[in-house]
Amino acid sequence: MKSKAYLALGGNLGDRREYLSAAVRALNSEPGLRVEKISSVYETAPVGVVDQPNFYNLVIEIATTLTPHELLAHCLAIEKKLGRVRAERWGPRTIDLDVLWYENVALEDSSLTLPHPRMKERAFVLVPLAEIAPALLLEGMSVEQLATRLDQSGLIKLGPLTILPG
Ligand code: GSY
Repeated sequence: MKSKAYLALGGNLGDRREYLSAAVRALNSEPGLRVEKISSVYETAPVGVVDQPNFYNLVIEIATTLTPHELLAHCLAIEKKLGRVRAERWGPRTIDLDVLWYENVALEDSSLTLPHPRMKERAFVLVPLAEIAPALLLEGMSVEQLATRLDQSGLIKLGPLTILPG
């Protein structure tokens, strides 16, 4: 059975657009996963450790037969393949893939919490998510409503992602 899920992608080292493009290609090449929608790319001011380069962020909708933990494992494998070194927890990275939301699943364990516990506070997640899933409900409020309550001054919309052949 196919389930819908949303993932957030972002990075702030190297060719940021190309890392996003390579990550989307790698996700789509998994037999149990299809990328259905891709938001615009946003350049975003860093949250957490502020003394680091701006990020490029986007959000995608997928249809998948993977379980949430299989999906997480696939995301971590792609991060590794694309050269992410987990050095500093909130520090710079080539690519970060976060599972935000998975249809009909709420869970919390040592490796994964769904829906993502900080997604409602992050403009770099909610603004792109509102483009592709404005009516999605998080604790009774739509993503569109939640996004308008956040400070969006650190975000610049750059336009669609071009997926270059890999
Ligand atoms: O949680 C994802 C990594 N990350 C980001 C990010 O993707 N975008 C912005 N703007 N700030 C961030 N801080 C962290 S950590």
